[in-house]
Amino acid sequence: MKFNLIAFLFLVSMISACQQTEPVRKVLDDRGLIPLPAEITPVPGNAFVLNAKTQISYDSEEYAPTAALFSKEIKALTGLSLSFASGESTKGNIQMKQVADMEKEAYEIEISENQILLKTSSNTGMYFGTQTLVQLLEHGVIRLEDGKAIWAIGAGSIKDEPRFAYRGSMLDVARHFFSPTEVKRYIDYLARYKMNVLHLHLADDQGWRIEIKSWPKLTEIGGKTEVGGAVGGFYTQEEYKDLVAYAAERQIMIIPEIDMPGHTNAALASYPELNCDGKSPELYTGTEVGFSTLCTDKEVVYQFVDDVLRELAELTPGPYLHIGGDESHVTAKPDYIKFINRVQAIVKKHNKQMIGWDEITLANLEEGAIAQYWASPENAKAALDKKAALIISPAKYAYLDMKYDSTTKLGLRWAGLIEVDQGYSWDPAELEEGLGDENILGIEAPLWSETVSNLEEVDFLTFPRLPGYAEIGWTAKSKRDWNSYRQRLANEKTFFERMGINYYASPKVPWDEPKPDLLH
Ligand code: TNX
Repeated sequence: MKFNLIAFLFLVSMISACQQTEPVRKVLDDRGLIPLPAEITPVPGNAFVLNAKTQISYDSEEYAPTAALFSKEIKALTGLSLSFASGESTKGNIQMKQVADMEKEAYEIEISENQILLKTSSNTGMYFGTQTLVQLLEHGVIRLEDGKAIWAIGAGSIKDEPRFAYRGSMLDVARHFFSPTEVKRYIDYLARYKMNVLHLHLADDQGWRIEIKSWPKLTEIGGKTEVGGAVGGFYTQEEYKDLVAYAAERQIMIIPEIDMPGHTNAALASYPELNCDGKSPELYTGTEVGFSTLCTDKEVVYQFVDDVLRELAELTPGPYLHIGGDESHVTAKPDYIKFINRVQAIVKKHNKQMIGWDEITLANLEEGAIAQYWASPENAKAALDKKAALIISPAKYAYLDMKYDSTTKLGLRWAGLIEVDQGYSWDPAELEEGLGDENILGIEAPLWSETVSNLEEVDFLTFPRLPGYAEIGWTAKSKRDWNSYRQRLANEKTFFERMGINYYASPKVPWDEPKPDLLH
């Protein structure tokens, strides 16, 4: 370590002495890379050094939006404004190149002193490749004594693709409402780590957050408030479409959830006819669960569900609608089963696949239905028996709203305390018997918002755990290792600070130890 530090200082002084025109000898390494790529191959040689003349070029128009976003991100990180245009690369440039025979999410990067070559078959893979390059730049920078920086990426190559197709996080905007600007920032967090799903929990007892044109009181009344009684809020359909588009540019799909038949007090308060007794309850601002239910015997309830899911389907380019289905403690079991079966048919009618929390495995799941495992081994088994794919969100490992330790002020602790190492050190395929990569769609880390009401609080529970879930979803199990991960996570502090993220400085992460040196 000490030797490396001396070597580093020597190199920095040499660079200064050479007035930065000399090549920087540096090879590729995994410093700060999260999720860890499948293959990193250092090649002896000089680094690619970014400068104001570096251009981004692409040989397929498909890549133009990603080139623009990449340039923007480089500007935010380095201050350099790189131009981007279609065409072939010349020396010193970053070239995006389309190739056949690669998986949609896969990418390859070749880095040499003279060029960076990014190869993918699709814009999705290209976006992920650019995120890797942003991380390499962020963690490869050489800061000089005069305050200048050399943005260098070591020579070598990367080949990468994800383990699971679904790598997500859920934001509960129902218990506390989060503005479109706040949601966009959450999307940026996911994008950094190549996560590709944002599940929005859009309706619960405490609030209805999405405009439904055919049932306008849902937001007029049901959107008014939130936990604690402060003013709530909702997204107009225009705002929601804008979020969907913002996410899509970053290769993220938004999955809307309307939780039912339980968790529906906001809807019940808005429309009396959805209640069995025809009377609306008061709006609810507490944090209990399991006390509300739609009246599963009434036809108007199915008309309501049909209208809501039709409008949501129209707003959703992706294949999924999430119908909740959890903790319906006051719905009789036969009523619950009948309800989920009917809702499943409605989802299908609108050409979408149904996702529900693991309780939906009580119903007659059809092909294509997906269960989101959060707590129950019996339900996981039922999902496997019924050949439903699973999204893995074990509360005791992956719930972002659990406290880190007994002193954490925010968060809940019903599923246990989740320190950063516990959040990382588990595997989706090993949780229950019969689970294997073949029946797992992917993983998701939900952030329930009973105890968080603003972005600072969201940050605290999300960071630094979120990158760990991204790595579990992306990186092969054989390549995952807590000791390597905690080092890379410590390096990522640079990003948290650059973004002003209010992260939890977990004692499990060596934030301030000298980092392993990069120079070979
Ligand atoms: C359980 S997990 C819930 C939510 C709560 C959460 C708090 C699940 C499907 N339901 O209603 O917000 O616990 O951790």
